[in-house]
Order: sequence, then structure tokens, then C-alpha cells
Amino acid sequence: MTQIRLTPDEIHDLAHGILTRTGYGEAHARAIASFLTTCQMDDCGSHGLFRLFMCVETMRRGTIDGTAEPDIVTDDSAVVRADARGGISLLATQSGLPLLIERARRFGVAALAVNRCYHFSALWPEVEQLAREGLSALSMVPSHAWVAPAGGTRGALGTNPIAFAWPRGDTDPLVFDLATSAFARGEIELYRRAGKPLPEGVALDADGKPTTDPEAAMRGAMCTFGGHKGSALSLMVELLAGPLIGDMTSLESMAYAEGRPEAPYHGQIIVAFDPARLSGGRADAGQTSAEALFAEIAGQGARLPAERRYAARARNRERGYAEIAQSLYDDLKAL
Ligand code: NDP
Ligand code: PYC
Repeated sequence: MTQIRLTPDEIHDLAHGILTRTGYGEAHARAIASFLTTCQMDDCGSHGLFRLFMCVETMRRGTIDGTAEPDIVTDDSAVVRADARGGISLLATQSGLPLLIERARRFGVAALAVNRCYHFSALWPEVEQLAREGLSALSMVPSHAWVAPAGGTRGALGTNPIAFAWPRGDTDPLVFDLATSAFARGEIELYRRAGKPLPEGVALDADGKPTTDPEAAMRGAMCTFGGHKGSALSLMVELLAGPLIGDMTSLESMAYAEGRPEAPYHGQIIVAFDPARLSGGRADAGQTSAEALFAEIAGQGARLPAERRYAARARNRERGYAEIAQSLYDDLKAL
């Protein structure tokens, strides 16, 4: 596959230009373009520039507000709410994070509930940002009911990612960010674009039979990772990032879209923990035990999550560009 090289500025300008020409206001265009640049420079293909198709399609369907100004609401408690008011989630989340950080430091634990947002993005940038502030963080979001529960035959759950971060002082934080489906939807779309069959065990066709055809998988249902275990975690995400914060489940979000191929519309929860408060006054805030565990993992030849991403980030920053498929670039230019 032919690849082209784009500098961070070129990635940002490409995204920003497409977004503003499509109807996104300046604040949203900047928030989305910065986010996509961050993802692309970490080689996160499934949630980098590729996601512009979803942003454009969502705007063309006319239900999103490209100029929505988020409303940040809190009382004197550890709960912060960011009402995205029908815009893409990123601006609302970024606007709510400073208060979340302040509340987590004040109370030890705090939660940010983002409501009424269109959501297309990866979750790791937000939890990594919190870990760089010395906090541990957990983020979850539903999506659309594309995923069959273990033992089921049709979509009921979302692809429902869970992201987690742990601060490590001057070392890059430990971060993982994983869909609870065997594959993220974005990954299946990339297989379809590349004309490649899926591995076994990832999807069901419209009759509920296993398939390796990405087209059939998009019409049918995806499988959870790890059978009943992924299914249970996915259910937890539905509840914590849906009803708990007064927002939609993936089933409700899918019904709300009425078949429009737009980004899912729902809520997101981010919980931040302050190790300095929760570790009961330990001078090292739990770092020594955590580092011993990481050393044991590395000592076995295993790697920590995020190491691939950090390596990609270092390489791309050093050489000053990220690579994207020529075909993706051509399709984006055609937008
Ligand atoms: P992957 O399966 O590619 O990776 C999941 C995690 O596991 C990553 O943190 C990864 O770290 C880590 N990992 C992978 N291989 C190893 C290994 N051998 N040892 C240790 N750790 C490893 O991610 P998914 O395809 O499940 O998800 C991709 C993205 O899709 C996520 O960012 C997610 O937020 C996004 N998504 C968004 C949705 C939404 O509704 N907004 C819905 C579903 C997914 P590393 O990156 O270093 O490889
Ligand atoms: O990759 O599953 C996914 C996804 C859904 C919404 C945004 N990304």
C-alpha cells in the first residue's frame, strides 16, 4: 500500500480545512483537528484522520451542532457535568477536565459526566492527559448497538471502549485503551477498505452466523472480546456511561440515529483518582509497588500497554512526519 508523509501541521491543516468547510465552527474544528493530529502522530490509524469521514457524514445528516458551546456545570461536590449540547464530545471534555482535576485533588476521587455528545474518538488522549497531572483515570463510552452479547445473535451492546491511565512521575504514564468488542468498528472499516478478510471469531453475519467478510460483519454484528468476560465488561460500560449519568445506551443511541450513518450520540464518563490522597499518606503514593509490578512484567519479555504508541510517537516526532495511506489521503482530499 503506497504511503505518504504528513507533518503534524499538514495533518492539522488537512483536518481543520475539511471540518470548517463542512460546517464545524472554529472551536470544534481546532479541538477535533488537534485530537486527530495527536492520534495520527501515534500511528492510531483507526481513530486518526480516517475518522474525518464520520465527522463529515455526521454534519451532512444535519442533527449535530457544529458551533455548540459546551456548558460546564458543577456544585461543590466531586461531580462535574459537561453538557456538549449536541456537539462533538472533544470540546466539552476538554472544557470539563480542569475542574475534574481540581475536584480529584480536593476529594481524592472525582467524575466528569459528559452528556449529549456525538462521539467518534479514541479515549487514551484524555486519560493520558490526566495521568500527566499525577492522577490515575478511567474513561468509558458506549457507541451503537453493533455488538452481540456472548451467546447472542444480533447487536445489543456497543464497541464500548475502556481506557485507563496510571501516572509514573517523569516516565510516560501507563495507558491502555481497548474496545470491549473483539475489533473496534473502525478496525473493521479499515479491513473493508483494504479488501482483507477478518480473522475468525470477530463477527457474525445478518443471520447470526460467524463470518470473516467485513461487509457482512458491518451488516450483521460484531463479537465481544473474550466471550462472556468481554460481554460483561461491555455491559458495565453501557450502565456506567449511560443510565448512571442520565444518558443513552448503545441501543438507544442506535434508535436515535434512525439509520443515519452518523457518529453515535450519547454520554461519556471519566473518573479521576488522586494516588496522593488515596494511598493513605504513603510518601511514594503507591509508586514503588506499581513500578515493581511493571518491572516484573517487562522482565518476562512482555510489554506494557502504550509502549507501541509511545515508540511510534517518538519515531514520528523525531523524523517530523506520520505516514498515511495514499488512498486515504486521496479520499480525504475528495471530501
Ligand atoms: P487494540 O486492541 O489495538 O489495543 C488495546 C490496548 O492494548 C492498547 O492500549 C494497546 O497498547 C494494548 N496492547 C496491544 N497489544 C499489546 C501487547 N502485546 N502487550 C501489551 N499491551 C498491548 O485497541 P482496540 O482496537 O480495542 O481499540 C482501538 C481504539 O478504538 C481505542 O483507542 C478506542 O478508544 C477506540 N474506540 C473508540 C470507540 C468510541 O466509541 N469512541 C469505540 C471503540 C473503540 P498500544 O496502543 O501500545 O498497542
Ligand atoms: O471504532 O468502534 C469504533 C467506534 C465507534 C465510534 C467511534 N469509534
